[in-house]
Amino acid sequence: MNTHIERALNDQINKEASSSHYYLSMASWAETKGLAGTALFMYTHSDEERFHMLKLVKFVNERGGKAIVPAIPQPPLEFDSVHKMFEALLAHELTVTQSINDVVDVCLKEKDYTTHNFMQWYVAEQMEEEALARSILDKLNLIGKETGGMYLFDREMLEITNASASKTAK
Ligand code: OFO
Repeated sequence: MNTHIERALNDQINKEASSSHYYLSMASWAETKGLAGTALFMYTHSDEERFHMLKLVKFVNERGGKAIVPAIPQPPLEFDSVHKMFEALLAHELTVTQSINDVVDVCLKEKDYTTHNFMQWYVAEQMEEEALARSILDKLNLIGKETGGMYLFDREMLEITNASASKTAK
């Protein structure tokens, strides 16, 4: 495997692992606040990020490179509010989108169209993740400071997570 491509993919493995860890921390925080739906959503999201990492690990190894399992720094453990937490999530996803675009860039420079093709799955995934984060923030903006709104929000997060789990099970 081309060394530039291998380095770019290993950097991305690191980012996906960090995302998984970050969202795990968000899940745990939400759980301690009694927000079971939000916690489930974040636990599931953390698992998805691990899957994104695994997909890259396997691709690198199958293509003759060597995947590097990264050391992961501790993510933040506290969040000021659910709103702030989802703002942090969106900001994080935007940095991940940028790094996916950087990998795609390297693929084009190195004329590696196989990896370029493989990365298109991540490009589409980032669009979905950004859209989902924005729609959740829209809901939180509507709720504002309304008490009781958070209860309904949390219930909706539970429904969103269960609905997407049953869709993937089919
Ligand atoms: Fe891996 O998609 Fe989010 O970070």
